[in-house]
Amino acid sequence: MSSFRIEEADRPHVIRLAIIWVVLSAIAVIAELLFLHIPPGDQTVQGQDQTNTMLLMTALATPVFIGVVMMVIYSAIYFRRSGPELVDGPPMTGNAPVQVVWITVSAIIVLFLAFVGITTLATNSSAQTVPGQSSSSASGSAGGAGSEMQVQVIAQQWYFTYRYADYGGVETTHLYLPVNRPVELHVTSLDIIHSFWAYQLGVKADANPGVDNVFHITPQKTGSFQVRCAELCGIWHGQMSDAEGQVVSQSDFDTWIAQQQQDYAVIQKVVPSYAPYYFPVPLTKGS
Ligand SMILES: [Cu+2]
Repeated sequence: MSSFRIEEADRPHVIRLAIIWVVLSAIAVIAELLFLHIPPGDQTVQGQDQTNTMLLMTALATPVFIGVVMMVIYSAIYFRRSGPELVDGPPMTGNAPVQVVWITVSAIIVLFLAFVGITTLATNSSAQTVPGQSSSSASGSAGGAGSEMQVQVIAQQWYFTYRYADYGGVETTHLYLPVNRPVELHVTSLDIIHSFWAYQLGVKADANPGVDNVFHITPQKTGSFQVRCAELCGIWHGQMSDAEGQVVSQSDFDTWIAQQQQDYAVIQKVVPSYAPYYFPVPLTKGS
């Protein structure tokens, strides 16, 4: 099995490649872990999970990427043919050590990621849908501090509104969320297909008429976040990108929601009663 041996003349190349690969990979992975900003960030528990998962996969893929590119560049420099080609090279019929290493390393990486994925799915905080725990009836019952707050996201041409089922179904034009309180978002639409994208919250949800699309988030950092529509929905689609939401303290939220209930008390009498979803009202003559 001559293929098991590394030719004497190739040994300096192998050692040099191994050193270059280890050094470059270490520098790149450490730099990624320290400096790379991967969206959506850490404003919600779920967003942080997404960021961590992406960072893990990036860090695992980096040494593979560096190895492949390094081989191409190194070969182009050191194994370049000078002068005209004389004959075909000898046919290559496999290399057992290389194949064993390649298959083993690939299998370990894939199985490790499968393990991470399965354990992540099994934890409640990371899963977007929590079977059996969802209280999607959203009947307007007041939720305690420990329960999930119900917030309905209603898309329409060309803005979002938000209804707080736990606060009498009051409908507002801004999304405020209290920090450290689990939220159950119910995303729906009044007219056509939109997409509710709150990037820093780690939520991108289809907003379809007649559909109640449920997402679970727990904000863990106060501050503003962007809200935009991610589905081309007509001529003023771009208008649906200027909204900004806020994650605030529980006391600030209480003050804000009380103010909203007061401000929208008049409108509240004419908006439809709170429902899991709504259907477009056909336009009739004179309406
Ligand atoms: Cu839209």
